[in-house]
Amino acid sequence: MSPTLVPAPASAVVRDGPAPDLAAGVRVDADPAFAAEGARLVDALGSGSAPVAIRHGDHPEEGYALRVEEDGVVIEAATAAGVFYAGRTLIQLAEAAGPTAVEIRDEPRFAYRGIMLDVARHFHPVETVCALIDRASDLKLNTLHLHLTDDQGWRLALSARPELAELASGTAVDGDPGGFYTADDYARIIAYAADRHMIVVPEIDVPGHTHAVGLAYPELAADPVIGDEVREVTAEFGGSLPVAGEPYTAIGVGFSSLRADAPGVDAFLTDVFHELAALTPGPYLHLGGDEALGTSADDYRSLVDRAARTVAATGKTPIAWHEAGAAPLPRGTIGQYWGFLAPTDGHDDRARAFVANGGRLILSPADAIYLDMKDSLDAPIGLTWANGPTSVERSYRWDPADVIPGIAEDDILGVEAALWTETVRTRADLERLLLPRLASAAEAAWSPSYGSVPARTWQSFRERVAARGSAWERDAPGFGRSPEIPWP
Ligand code: TNX
Repeated sequence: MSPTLVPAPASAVVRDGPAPDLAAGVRVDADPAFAAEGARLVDALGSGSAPVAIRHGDHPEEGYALRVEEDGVVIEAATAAGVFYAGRTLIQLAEAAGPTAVEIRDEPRFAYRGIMLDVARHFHPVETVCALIDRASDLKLNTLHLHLTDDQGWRLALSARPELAELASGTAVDGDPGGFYTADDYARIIAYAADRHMIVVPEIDVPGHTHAVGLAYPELAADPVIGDEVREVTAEFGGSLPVAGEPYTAIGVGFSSLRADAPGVDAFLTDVFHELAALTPGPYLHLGGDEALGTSADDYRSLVDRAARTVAATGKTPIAWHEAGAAPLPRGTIGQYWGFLAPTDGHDDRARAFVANGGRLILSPADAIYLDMKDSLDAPIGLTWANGPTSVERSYRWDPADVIPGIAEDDILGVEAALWTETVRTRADLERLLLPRLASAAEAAWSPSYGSVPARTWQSFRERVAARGSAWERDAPGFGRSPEIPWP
């Protein structure tokens, strides 16, 4: 029998013996290096009589050992992150009916475990982002990727380029209110994430998805290139076609581009990425590179090359969506694959180019972990372009090592779920699409490979996710109560 934990741990052995009553609260004795994690555990479980010892031990970077025995709980880890993850596990055990004696040894399969939030199509305030950080870190994710700019708005104030927030952040999809983060807001998000052992990866999307840049700097933006796709999307979802110099509030993609020959474009890239690097303690900056359908192939290669070199010059490692594999990139640039579980249209070729260039891949297969896809046809919000609705089951039944032929385990940096927000206005909307499918992404990122152990099966996952229901009722009341899960 395995305990009802999400994500499933690397190994867990349930023992027959009795266990202390964790619901009655804990008394923590922590190695001084882990005092803050000890205090966090008392906060979460309440102060009481069940003894918990937190010790330093030789374990992988984010790994831990956790023993629940009759006379108490022992946690061992090498890092504060490891203790934090042991704590997430202990909290889930305490919430389960009748905790039993158990011995867990756990460590993540992949180093990068992310959730992307698009704050450009709809802006989401700091409080909502912090709530997302809580849900993601509960599931042992360690990266928040913020998609900060798109055709509909620019969402980060930069002192070198104040016009961006002033002139290009006022609206959102459907003409909803826009918004932007001040440097202080952005610092609050980073600090809140860091406290939960998550880094922030900011994305400034170039050369496409830049219509809003033209509201501040018309000379940098090419005229919209309106192809069949934009017309079809506008016909289906409403709104107007893009017009240069006017805010864009519909949901077409691929019509906008920076102008490769604009004299100011390199100064723009330099100002933006250098200030972004100064505001961001984490090791990565994401430069987008996706869906630049209105950019000629030559201009695309030139602009991606210049953007990626600018990012590398800041000392950060560039990340780009997989299309950028067609451009020259600094060695070691990370690629983010958003194609399907069964790659089409050469998307896998673009992804393999990153590995050939000494980089690794983040996997975000759209028909599995694009959480903005509807989970069923009658879902009130969400899109369907990625092979129709994505059921919870489909979000779960796949393995990162099986997606791109020729890509080995070591070529994969990690896994990231993405939540684009064309249809996501409120925190409740966000929760509706986020959970339970974020848990599928968390297992792909943290747990042993799909099907390799009894816990990594759809049948086991359904039951373990069901046990999260009451915590989510409390913490994320908008969450998606999918009929695929046997909620209690
Ligand atoms: C594709 S895949 C996008 C976004 C959209 C999303 C909607 C990728 C890198 N870009 O621009 O918001 O689909 O699902």
